[in-house]
Formats: sequence, C-alpha cells, structure tokens
Amino acid sequence: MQLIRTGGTGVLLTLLPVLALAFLIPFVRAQSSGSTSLKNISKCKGYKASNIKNSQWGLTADLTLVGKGCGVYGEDLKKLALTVEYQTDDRVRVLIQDAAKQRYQVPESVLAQPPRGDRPPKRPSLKFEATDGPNGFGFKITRAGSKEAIFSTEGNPLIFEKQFLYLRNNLPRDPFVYGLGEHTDTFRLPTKNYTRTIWNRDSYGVPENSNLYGAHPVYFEHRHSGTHGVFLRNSNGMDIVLDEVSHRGRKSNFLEYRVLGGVFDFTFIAGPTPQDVSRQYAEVVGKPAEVPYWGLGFHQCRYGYRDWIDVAGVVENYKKAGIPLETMWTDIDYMDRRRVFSVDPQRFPMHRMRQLVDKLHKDHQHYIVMVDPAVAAADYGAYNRGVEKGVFMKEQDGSLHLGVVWPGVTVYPDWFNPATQSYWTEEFQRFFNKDTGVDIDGVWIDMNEPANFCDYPCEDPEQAAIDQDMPPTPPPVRPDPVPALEGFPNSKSQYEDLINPKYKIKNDAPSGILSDKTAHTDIQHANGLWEYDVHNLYGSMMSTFTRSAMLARRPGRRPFIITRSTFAGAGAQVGKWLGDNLSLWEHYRMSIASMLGFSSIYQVPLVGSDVCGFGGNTTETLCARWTTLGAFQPFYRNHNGDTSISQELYLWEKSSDAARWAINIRYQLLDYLYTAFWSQHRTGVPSVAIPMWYNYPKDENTWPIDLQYFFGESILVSPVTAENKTSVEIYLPKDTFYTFPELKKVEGRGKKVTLRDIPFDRIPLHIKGGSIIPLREQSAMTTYELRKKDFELIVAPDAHGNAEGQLWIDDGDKLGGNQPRRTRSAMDT
Ligand SMILES: *[C@@H]1O[C@H](CO)[C@@H](O)[C@H](O)[C@H]1NC(C)=O
Ligand SMILES: *[C@@H]1O[C@H](CO)[C@@H](O)[C@H](O)[C@H]1NC(C)=O
Ligand SMILES: *[C@@H]1O[C@H](CO)[C@@H](O)[C@H](O)[C@H]1NC(C)=O
Ligand SMILES: *[C@@H]1O[C@H](CO)[C@@H](O)[C@H](O)[C@H]1NC(C)=O
Ligand SMILES: CC(=O)N[C@H]1CO[C@H](CO)[C@@H](O)[C@@H]1O
Repeated sequence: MQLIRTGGTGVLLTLLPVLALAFLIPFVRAQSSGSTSLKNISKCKGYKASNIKNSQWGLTADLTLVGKGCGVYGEDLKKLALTVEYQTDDRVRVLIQDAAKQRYQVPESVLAQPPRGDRPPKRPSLKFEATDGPNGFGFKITRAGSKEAIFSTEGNPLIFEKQFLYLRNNLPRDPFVYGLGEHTDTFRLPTKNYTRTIWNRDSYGVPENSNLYGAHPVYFEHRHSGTHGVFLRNSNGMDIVLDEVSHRGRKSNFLEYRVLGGVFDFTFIAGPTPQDVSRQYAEVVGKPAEVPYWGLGFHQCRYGYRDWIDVAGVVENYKKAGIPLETMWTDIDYMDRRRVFSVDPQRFPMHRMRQLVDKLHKDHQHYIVMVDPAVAAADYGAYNRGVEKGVFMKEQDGSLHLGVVWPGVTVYPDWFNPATQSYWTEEFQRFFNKDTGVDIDGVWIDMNEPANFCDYPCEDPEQAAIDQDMPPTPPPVRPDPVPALEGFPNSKSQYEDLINPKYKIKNDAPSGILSDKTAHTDIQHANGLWEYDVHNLYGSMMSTFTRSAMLARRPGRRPFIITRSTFAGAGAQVGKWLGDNLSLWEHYRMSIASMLGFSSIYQVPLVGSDVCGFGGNTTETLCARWTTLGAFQPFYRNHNGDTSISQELYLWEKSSDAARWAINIRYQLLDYLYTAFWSQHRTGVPSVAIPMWYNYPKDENTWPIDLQYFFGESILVSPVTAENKTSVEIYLPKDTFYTFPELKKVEGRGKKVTLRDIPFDRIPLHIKGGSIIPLREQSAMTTYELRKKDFELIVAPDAHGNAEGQLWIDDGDKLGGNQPRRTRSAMDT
C-alpha cells in the first residue's frame, strides 16, 4: 500500500485489488382557491364511528353513514370497517374498507403486505386518533412525542362511494411534498392548483402536469421537525390534488385523494430522517434488486437501426473512437414485422444475430433487446402457443381482447392467468436460447402500460392498424450485405360502470376515457379481477414475470431488466428508464427530478434518462452536456428515436470528448457506484442518486433544489443547465467540499456561487468533506477489464479531519449470497 499526498488537501491511497472484502467504515375547512374544488363536498356529513375495539395491535371500529350520504358520484356505502394496526414502532396501517370486506385490494401476489413483528410494537412513534365533527369521522396521525399531526382529515368528510373515494389531509402552510408517481414536474411538488393523476399511460414526449408511465401512490413530506411518508396501497385510477384554502384571510394547504375504486389502505411512516422514511418504506414495498456490475457500464441504443450491419458498425465505431461501450441494444427493428419473439429474416437473420452476440461476448461486451407484452394476432409460434394455453386477455364473450401495437392487431398476456408464467418463461427459453437463439444478457420491456394505438372503443382494430401503418414499412433491404463482423373471483363487477365512472380523473389520453390507448377497463382477468382495478399493475407484473423468465435462462445470476411502466415495489424486480423524452434542454433538466423520484422515493435506484434525448433532433452541445450528466445518473444509456438524426457519441467532437472524459470518470468510480447500489439493496436507504435535502435536512435552501444532487453519498453533481451557457449558479451548503477530480478545497457558505468557464464536455463535481472514495486507478474499455485495475482511495477530510467511506467487492454477477464482512475505519489526516 502506498500513500501519496496530492494538492495539499486530499490524500490518495493506492491499494491492490482485494476480493470479497467490505470495510467501513388545527385546521378550518374553507373554500379551495384553485379550480380543483369539487361541488357539494362541504355538505357531506360523512360517517360516524362506533363499536370501537382496542386490541393489542391497534383497534377496529364500524363506520356508519350519517343520513343519506352525499351522493357526489353515486351512492354512498352505508357501513365501513376501520382497522388500525401498529405494525412496527415506525409504521401504522389504517385500512378503511366496506363492512363485508369484499372490495378489490391490491393482490398479495403483486405486492405482498409487509410482515408485522412477532409482537405488538412497544413504543410506537406514531399515534392514531379518531376525530369527530360536523362532517363526521376523521382521523389524525400524530408523532408520539411532540403530538404534532403529520396527517389529519379532521373537519373534512370521508366519502366512500362505489366508484369514488375521497379524503382530504390538512397540510401546514407551504408544505414540502415529494413523490406521488412518475411526472415531469418539479421534484418538490407544486402546492397550489396541482393535480397528480395516477393512471399509467404511454406518454410520448413526457408532457408536464400529466399522468405518465409509473404509478407510485406514495409521498414524503419534509418539515423542520422531521420527514414522514404516506403510502396509499391502491392501484385504481386516482387524482391527488394539492391546493390551498383561504379562511378569513388565513391560508392553509391540503392534499386530497379522489380514487375510482378499491379501498383506503394507508401506511404511515414515521421517519424522522429522510433516510429513515426511505428505509421504512422499503420494508413496505421491498428493497431494490441487486444489479450486475456490467449493467452500470455505458449502453448504446436507438430505434431505427436498419439491420445487423448497422448495429455491428456502431459497436465498431465506438471502439475506433476510443469510447467504452459496455452494452449494445436493439429496439423493435430486429423483429419480423414487429412481432415479439421473432427476427427479421432479411435484416436481422438469426445466424447474424448469433454472430453479433458471439462477437460482443468474446469482447466482454453485452447485448440487450426489447420485448413488448403485446403479441401479434397472427399465425405464428408465440401467438399460437399462447392461444393454445389460453393466456391472453379475453372479452366477456370469450373472444380475444384485441388492440393495436407495433405489429398491427395484437393480444395481451393476462398476467393473472396461472398458465402465463410458464408461457412467458418458455417463450424466453425458446427465443433467447443460448445455443439456438439470441443469447441476450439483459432485457428491455416497453409498452407495458399496456399501450394500445387504437382509440377507444377500438371497434375495428384491423382498420386502425392499416390507418396507422402498423407494422411500419421496414427500411429497404441492403442490396448486397457485406459481412463485417391470487384471486378474488367474481362473476360480476361490483362497479356500476367500468368504462365511464362518474368522476373523471385527469387522464391525459386523447379522449380522457380510462380505456383509451390501453387495454379496456371492462376486461375481466382469468382470476376474476377487472382491468379497471388492476390496470396500473400491468407493467410491474410483466417485470416480475420477465425476471422469472430471465432467471430460468441463467439461474443464480442477477437479471438486468429495464422497464417503462411500474407500480409501487417494482424496484425489487427491475430498473426503469424515464420513457420517451425529447431532445430538449427542458427535458435534460427534468430528467434530474424524475431520477430523484425513482431513486430516493420509489426505491427504483436503477434509473436514467435517454441521454441526448429520444424524440426530435439533438444538438452537439446538448448531447455533450447530457453525456456528462448521464455519466452521473445510475443507468446510463444513449437512446434515440427512429426519425431523429443519429446521435452516437462518436459523431461529434464535443460529445466524443465528453464521453471519453465522463465515462472514464464514471468507470473509475464504478465500484463506488456499485457499492452504493449494494448499500441500497441491503438497507433501502437511498445511496445512488440522492436529493440535496437528504444530506442537509435542516438547510431549507436545499429543500426545493432539483438541478443539483448527490451521486452516491459523497459526490455533488451540479450540471450546467441552460443552452450555450458555460457558467452555472449552484448552491453550496455550509460544509467542506473538494472539486473533483482536481481536489481543490472549497468551503461552502450556505450561499449560491457561480461556476464559470465550464467547457461543454465537462460537468462540475464536488466531493463532500468527510468522505473516502474508492477509485479504480484507471478506466478501461469494458467493465471486465476495469475489474482488473488497482484501487486508489481519495480521503477527503471534513472540518474535524475525519472521513469515512465504504467499498463492496464481490463477483458482480451472482444473485444473493454475498454476505458482507464489516470493518469500520475512520481516518484522520
Ligand atoms: C388551475 O390550473 C388549471 C390548469 O390545470 C387552469 O386552467 C386554472 O386556470 C388554474 N386555476 C387557478 C385559480 O390558478
Ligand atoms: C349539488 O347540490 C345541488 C343542490 O345544492 C344539487 O342540485 C346538485 O345536483 C348536487 N350535485 C351533485 C353532483 O350531487
Ligand atoms: C431532424 O433532422 C432531420 C434531418 O435533418 C429532418 O428531416 C427532421 O425533420 C428533423 N426533425 C425535427 C423534429 O426537427
Ligand atoms: C445557442 O447557440 C446557437 C448557435 O449559435 C443558436 O442558434 C441558439 O439560438 C442559441 N440558443 C440560445 C438559447 O441562446
Ligand atoms: C418537461 C417538458 O419539457 N415536457 C414537454 C414534453 O413534450 C411535450 C410535447 O410532447 C411538451 O408539451 C412538454 O412541455
């Protein structure tokens, strides 16, 4: 071991690589100001609580409708059942359901209830209190010590109708609320006249203020007194409204649930630090899956590669340009007429695909292709076998439910059919066969909202497919190819209208109808559940099924799967990319807040945006800047649309320079990043991409920041965020920092500072004082080569001369089983 002093401040330690080593280190109801208020709610008398029974674990009570009810969007349920369960010291569940307990709930098979402790918690840090008022039953969740209410419906009615559930939580003035599913709005959610709609949707261009691909009905609220979380375990379509009310000139805020079905099943999470809330939420929805080491390398993808020669050429060009390429991807171009589990016999013939994969593997590179859920309704293997097994979604008359996706008319696998897992696994085994098929290393699952190009009611899918030119005409074949290289069975729905519930959520689909551009909500699944209830689960279920299929191909090895659509808990199975953004500076900026939502709130840390942008044409400088930003996002992939200009990083000087510089630094830091993934996998504490306020929870200036963040626990990333600019105003909290890689000491003063002269191929990075960062002493062209390099440590002391860090090393590929040996080490300099 050598000790080398650098620049007077940082200390560099050189270590030899070591194996399997881990060392350490009271509100008044009033009118809402926006346009979000509902008519007649204030007249509702709500429910009255009775028969309250305390138990060891909490309490149960009956809730009885007062009078005739308010009939806002239909008849009110007369009797409800309330269950309060103190599940752990830090978590309380409040379940309000129909008295007969017959209504739909998120199935255990999709998202299991977390196990409660062996005995009731001794010192619950949250307390449930029922309230009573002119609007009937309400409740408060308070902190046991301070009695501060973190959630309170006091003064607001509870409404529970067949297809409309309503509850309003009184919030403090000007609250800091984060989360509530995938969106392209600010990380700290707007607090006025703002609606978050949760209804998964194919949302090209990821428009602001609309429902996108991921359903995560959870929010974290941060206050000086602490952070807490609120998870609503419900998969129905819903609006969650944040707005303010004014009463005699005094303003206050609220958060209101308007849900189309199911039950109110809340989990309140105590925190009190943001890290605690994350850890406790991970206990509820699952900790993120392990990632294979290679998956953290740089990925290249585009829609619109003409044939296998194009793909092989791109791999070659990266090599020539000296830019490390870990994984090559192929979009739906490879498929025969866009049919899943098939190859285009002329453009991507199987023997050429196999040669391509062999070559990549020989060079220690990887290959990934796209798989869509929709199967072409055409006479071919994957369809015929599925029909035989009866695994596709069916109409009420027993005919197949048809939609239109890339191959034209399609059918959709019904993940609730018990035969579907074996169907899916067998198709993977057959098509992605190591010896006869495309031997992929990972898989990319798309269109799983599920998407449908056919407008509701989609009476003539054949015509709709023709009108939309599906499948699209493939590019001409190259003239002379040169070889280069559990159920709730119900026969009848309990809902009155599965297509047009009276309350309209703000679904951004063209007609706003729930069934528009997706599988229809009146479809009944094989186990009796209705698509109306389970729509938001489709992408997550495809994720789980695909993970099993990948594990069957390569038992014991960590699957690498990237999905578009998610539900709460998806991170335990897969990673996620942020969908079809556009090559805009606005989207480059928004990608940070979206990433932070997934990495720090929803427990899906393997997340990233399409580097350089997907739709529209990028520019040299946008692509260069995005290349540096992407290098400091967890999942790092350049991806592009079929009608856009090419944007492989070697095409421009600035993006090439940016790629060589940024990928090299990312690779040197790859074990630091890998350790961060390992850490979140084990604890649920966000470690990969972290909002600034997580690290400085008392510093209010950090609370709204979503253009700077921490990459791993110790590296502050502060990108230039505007076109043509070479300077950026950033915030540095009161703390010691070191510029990276220069290691120049900078004292943060809790003020904004302007960084100047930042070339287009660089991104400002600062190491937080008090950290030890492991580095590979050199980068490499592949992660395989990288893993042979020696380590160095950067020791960046804090004001007291202390620093700590951690490094996790294992084989990078084996699933589970790698248990840590812990040693703690704090270093003084
Ligand atoms: C609330 O937002 C909607 C658009 O979402 C807008 O049409 C309306 O004018 C806004 N109302 C207020 C009071 O700002
Ligand atoms: C709201 O109340 C008014 C009378 O105050 C009534 O005419 C109207 O139908 C009610 N609207 C709904 C949606 O119940
Ligand atoms: C992108 O550039 C191509 C080629 O110059 C052009 O045909 C296309 O219209 C451009 N697309 C957009 C969205 O500007
Ligand atoms: C950035 O510079 C380019 C090239 O000079 C110019 O076309 C573009 O309008 C500039 N953009 C902004 C936002 O100033
Ligand atoms: C965040 C952002 O810029 N969103 C834009 C995405 O693209 C759509 C168009 O498809 C715009 O309307 C959004 O403003």
